[in-house]
Amino acid sequence: MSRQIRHVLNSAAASLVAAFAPLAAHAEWGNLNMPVGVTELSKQIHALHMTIFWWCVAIGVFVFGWMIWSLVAFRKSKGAVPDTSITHSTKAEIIWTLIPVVILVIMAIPAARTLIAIEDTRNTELSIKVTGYQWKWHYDYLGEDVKFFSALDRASDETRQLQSGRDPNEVADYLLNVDKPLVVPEDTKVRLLLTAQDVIHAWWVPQFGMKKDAIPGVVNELWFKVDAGKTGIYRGQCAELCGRDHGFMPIVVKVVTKEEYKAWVAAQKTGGTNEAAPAAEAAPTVASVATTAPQG
Ligand SMILES: [Cu+2]
Repeated sequence: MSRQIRHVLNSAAASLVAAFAPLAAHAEWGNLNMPVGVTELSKQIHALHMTIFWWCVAIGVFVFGWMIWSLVAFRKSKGAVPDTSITHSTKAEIIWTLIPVVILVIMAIPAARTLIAIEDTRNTELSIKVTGYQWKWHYDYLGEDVKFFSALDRASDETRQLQSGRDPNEVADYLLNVDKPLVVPEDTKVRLLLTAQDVIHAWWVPQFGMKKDAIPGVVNELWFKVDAGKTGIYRGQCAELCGRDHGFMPIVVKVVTKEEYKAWVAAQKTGGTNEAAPAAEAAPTVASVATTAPQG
């Protein structure tokens, strides 16, 4: 898309946003779009999404604009007579087949480029095996001898019980917090090897732009590289209906600096606890795995 057209579309979008600003402030309409995210891939995916979005807007404006103009300009009351010359016109058929084909091919170029980048796990700096369980995650830092379970935090877990008498609004990050988060360094290409022990789960952190199924007997991979300076807590959820407590196996990733990460790994090896998650590791109990038949 030429710079000029993009500029016009951007200013049109800006004025639309301005017109709806009072609404937006109220209902957070800004959240309707996908997040830009904090990783190399998430930004690339967002840019692709916006490019294709503007292509679609331009096509929509053109097609509907032409249609509405035709309906008005050639209405019966103005004495318009239906045209019969372009029915079964080979020339028209070729044109309206070729134009969409060309548009699709043009769209396929950035889409293929992004897809290839998503699958490119070369030069990985850190590999973590992620196993989905009903209903928790297990993280195994390959080559580091650091492994632990990550389950719903106690406050959320107690509050969610029927007749717990607790107000979920008073629990911080209700159902989006875990006892022990995944810890990864910033500015590092991290590869996750995803699998599951019982049914199909899916590991999803929206801010990373990544979601992929964790399937028993299969190892899927995904990678992310959080931008330098974007340390902090990022949350996600299991995104594959995996049984009774599907909604209660959140994902929390703590992104730290490289130095903090080294210190954290060392602390794990000496039996130290992760300050963000003092709770004891939950071993996979037979009961929690066997209570529900697989239905992933
Ligand atoms: Cu799940």
